[in-house]
Amino acid sequence: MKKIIFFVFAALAWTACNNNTPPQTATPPPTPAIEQPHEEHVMMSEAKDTTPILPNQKVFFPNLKEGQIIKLPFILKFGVEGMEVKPAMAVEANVGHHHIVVDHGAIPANTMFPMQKEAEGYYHFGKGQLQDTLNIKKYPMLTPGKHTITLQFANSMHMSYGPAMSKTISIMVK
Ligand SMILES: [Cu+2]
Repeated sequence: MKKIIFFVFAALAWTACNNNTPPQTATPPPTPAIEQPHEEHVMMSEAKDTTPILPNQKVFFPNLKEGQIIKLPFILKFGVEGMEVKPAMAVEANVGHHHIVVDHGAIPANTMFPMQKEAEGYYHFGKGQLQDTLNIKKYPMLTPGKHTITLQFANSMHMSYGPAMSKTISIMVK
């Protein structure tokens, strides 16, 4: 009788052991396929920020009004609300720097601001400047008469945030 009980126990133990052995040939679970597209999306968003501009986000001229008559030199101040001014380094959401455009208006969204085109009226302030002095040496196009001045915000890659983050006014240079 003892022999039979031992045999049954041994048989049960063998079965249990066999059932518990994990199959060694099983393939590991596949890496989730969503990771790669996600990384691509992040890389694209570094160059293009398609975040919509909110109603509380804007640029403005703190010391210049529409139609104002100015005499050079003139210290022009740059204002921004709802975004942060930082020197042009890493691209961050709602961060950028100011640009001035003379007589050409706003730069479309996600368009590179013209580089080294000061002679044509495109000025970068990539150090995070909050003002500049308009004088005839740096701004030779500001001859006496009517001109437009545009303040344009763009991200650290100089990609414009578009007309929604710009302000254009007409001025009269004496
Ligand atoms: Cu720039």
